[in-house]
Amino acid sequence: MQPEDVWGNRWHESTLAMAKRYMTVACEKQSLVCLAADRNTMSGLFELLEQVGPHIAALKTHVDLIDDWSAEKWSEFCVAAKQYNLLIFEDRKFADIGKISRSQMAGIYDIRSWSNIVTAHLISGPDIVDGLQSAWQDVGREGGVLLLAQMSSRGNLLSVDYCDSVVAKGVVSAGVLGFIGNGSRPEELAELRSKVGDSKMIWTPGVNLATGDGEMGQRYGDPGDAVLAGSDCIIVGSGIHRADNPAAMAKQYAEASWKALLER
Ligand code: S5P
Repeated sequence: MQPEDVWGNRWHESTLAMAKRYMTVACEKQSLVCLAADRNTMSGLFELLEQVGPHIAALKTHVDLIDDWSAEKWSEFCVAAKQYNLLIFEDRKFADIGKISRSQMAGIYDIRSWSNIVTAHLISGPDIVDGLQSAWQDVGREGGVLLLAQMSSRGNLLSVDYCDSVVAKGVVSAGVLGFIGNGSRPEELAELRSKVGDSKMIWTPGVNLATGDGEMGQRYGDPGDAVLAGSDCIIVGSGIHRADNPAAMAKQYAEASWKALLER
């Protein structure tokens, strides 16, 4: 199946190269799953990648939570990840002014050199997107920024007005891949989709086949419902990495997401 047939307006209206790359990978792998690879050892990460690599379109990392991180091991890990035909997404949630965010893309972790996607809050204003895009340009690479428009955790401070401002600024920003939306509340998500329109992606955490409350205020909704409500990528962590059989589970999430996309 050709991505333009599967994605329709999202394909035609997306201008960022990274958006088309994601949509192409999702079709090749028939999966809208981004694995939140929240393991805190390098061996744990390698093991998880080997198990679920074939079933996911993107791999989300928190590079700063790994106990035995080293630059050498990390670059080996990124090479291994790329062999599975997936995008690498560092969920750094940048929030500082543009020039500092640009510098934070370098530093010890050198996120600009291996990430395809990063997250950012827009609390400091729209220049953060230019800062992050400049960092990728500094090393001759391209990437896409996901702005946090909603969050999945209870009691978060991203009000409807704040979300509307993020969307208004984000949809007109060339370097923005799309938005993080709340996958645990399909009705809020559908509203977000109507505000965003077709030109940007919505990626959603807070998704699990077992819906309800998670640890420390996390909330979960159903993956198929999230896609039907307008999510383009389901971000799944513990639903996969804590399962007895992560590979079988990842396959199940992939099938649910792909089926919902075709239905949508
Ligand atoms: O609002 C949010 C935004 C993000 S990016 N809520 C989230 O949970 N996340 C991330 O998604 C979080 O950092 C974690 O890596 C993942 C959810 O993991 P799970 O184990 O709850 O599925």
